[in-house]
Amino acid sequence: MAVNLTPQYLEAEAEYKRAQSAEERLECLKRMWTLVPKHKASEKLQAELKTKLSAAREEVEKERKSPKKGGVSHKIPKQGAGQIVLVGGPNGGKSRLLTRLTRATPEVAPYPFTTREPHAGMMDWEDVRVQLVDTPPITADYLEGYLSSMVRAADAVLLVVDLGDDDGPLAAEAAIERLAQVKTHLVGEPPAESDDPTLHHAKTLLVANKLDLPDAAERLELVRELFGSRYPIQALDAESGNGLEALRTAIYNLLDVIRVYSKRPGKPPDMTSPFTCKSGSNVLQFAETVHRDFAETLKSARIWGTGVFDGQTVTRDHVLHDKDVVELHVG
Ligand SMILES: Nc1nc2c(ncn2[C@@H]2O[C@H](COP(=O)(O)OP(=O)(O)OP(=O)(O)O)[C@@H](O)[C@H]2O)c(=O)[nH]1
Ligand SMILES: [Mg+2]
Repeated sequence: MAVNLTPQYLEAEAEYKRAQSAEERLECLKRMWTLVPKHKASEKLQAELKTKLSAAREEVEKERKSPKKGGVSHKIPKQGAGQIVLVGGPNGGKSRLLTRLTRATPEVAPYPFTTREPHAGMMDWEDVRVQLVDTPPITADYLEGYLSSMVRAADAVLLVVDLGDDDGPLAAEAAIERLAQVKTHLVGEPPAESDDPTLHHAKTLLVANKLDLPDAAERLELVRELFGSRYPIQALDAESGNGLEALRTAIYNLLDVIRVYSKRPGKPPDMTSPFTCKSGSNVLQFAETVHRDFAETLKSARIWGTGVFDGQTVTRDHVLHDKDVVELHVG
């Protein structure tokens, strides 16, 4: 018998998978509980939810009773159009890339295991900003406990591969496998649906770095053979910046968003800072991005942009395009 879960339930479940604290997990589970259809076909799911709920409650209680002394949260609040995490084996140039793409200044050094803590920076791309997070290296037997939840919470991943070292491709494979052991799978294109809610697929771009070093071109060929069917690949040399601009665009494109500019009635549009929405978003979804309450109070909208005449009045389900200007009329 099919359980027929509602989109609201699936959304709560997706949020549960991204949750980074016991408290957040508990909140999501509570929502899932209220949203799960209560009938015979969903009995098994209901039982599972009950078990998860009681475990999450215990976890929250435990944390409340013994707050971590001096414990550091590794959760990095999202900023800009999206959050992208840089991962990979040691010494591949993750931190160097962050210094080239943003104004952040993590330590860069010619030896492995330099980075000990995550480090965030904002990358400019045209008129949008994307948040990049540099992280400690991953090897077959070294993975910071928080890293998989950080990957799960991010919008996409850059897997940095060292073309300056014969072990580069192997080190990348080791990082992929280590993350897969904690059910975090780096994939080129996440599947539309997954049967196992505990498993996470993270959209990943492979960044082959240090293209300037001797034998790097041959190693890039090997990387293409080993990984080309799994991930899109961008090769560059972060040290000199060769290939950096193409990488910026590829990073922005990973987010799969469109820019929408808002306009107040009778005023010129604000073309300085666009809102970003998932590609394929409609007017209603844009309104929700601008303001939570707008979705309910939205009366009508006018649009300037693709496939419409200037100032055309459209319905809430009108699908938006990159660079559309939207005037929301709320009551
Ligand atoms: N020749 C060359 N060297 C590079 C390039 N990118 C980074 N490097 C050098 O490689 C070394 C390692 O760079 P990092 O950015 O510290 O590497 P990482 O991946 O952050 O290393 P961990 O923090 O140990 O994981 C440094 O000496 C960088 O200057 C590149 O494109 N070409
Ligand atoms: Mg580093």
